[in-house]
Amino acid sequence: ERYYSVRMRAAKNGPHEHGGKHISGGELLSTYSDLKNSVNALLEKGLHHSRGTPDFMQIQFESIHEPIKRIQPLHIDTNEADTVEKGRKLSRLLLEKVGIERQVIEKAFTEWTKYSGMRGAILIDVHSGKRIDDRQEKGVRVSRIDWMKTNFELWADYFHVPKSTRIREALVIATKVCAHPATIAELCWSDDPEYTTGYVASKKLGYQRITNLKEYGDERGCRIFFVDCRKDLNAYIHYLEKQPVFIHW
Ligand code: PML
Repeated sequence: ERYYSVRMRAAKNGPHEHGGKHISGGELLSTYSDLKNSVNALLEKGLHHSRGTPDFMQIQFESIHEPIKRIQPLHIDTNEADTVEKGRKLSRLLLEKVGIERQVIEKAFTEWTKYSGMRGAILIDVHSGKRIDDRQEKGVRVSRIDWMKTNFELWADYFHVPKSTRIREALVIATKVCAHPATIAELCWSDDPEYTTGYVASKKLGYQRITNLKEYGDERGCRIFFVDCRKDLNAYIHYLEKQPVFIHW
């Protein structure tokens, strides 16, 4: 069956490329007969967001010609941290555990505010600690991804995970990103001011949720991929943006 990649981005005070504030984004895979529902789901997602009411939205679909890869979701754990300080400390520890040098981690933690408010992720080279993608304020958007809701809910029941769309979407991104051998780890917390849980993910660690990775009310989010890809950055970015992936448990 032919699938379509459906994508949404919403902004306030004009489109992103004219300096508008990023409100929300969304990605999914749809069959032709389900396109109407899919577009509507992304419309709903973009219309109601605690970052504000958008005055710009773009929803587009395109057919996918590449075969879709099926990947098992990462293993999930939830780590309770009672303060942001403890949450951030744990995230640093986990990044060290996968072999990232302390100075590279510290550099990311001092510079992340420069990269917040973007619609995509930033790529940091694990050797130099420098940002290596050339996407400026746009970042790299992980695209062509989905996890069927029914399958996600079976999984969520089994692992006693809340059945939230947010967790489903974050896990889909982390699983696709960490399935690539050039990814050493991902560090993420939300740009939703009302959501303070974030995560560190890697193939080895799985998806390590951490409560309290940022202060409530803070609109600055973070999505960093620590990568080791001196070989072929373009192929890596192409994988993130173009390789269709279904998560399936
Ligand atoms: C987002 O806002 O989409 C990022 C959420 C990351 C954490 C989701 C979770 O595991 O609770």
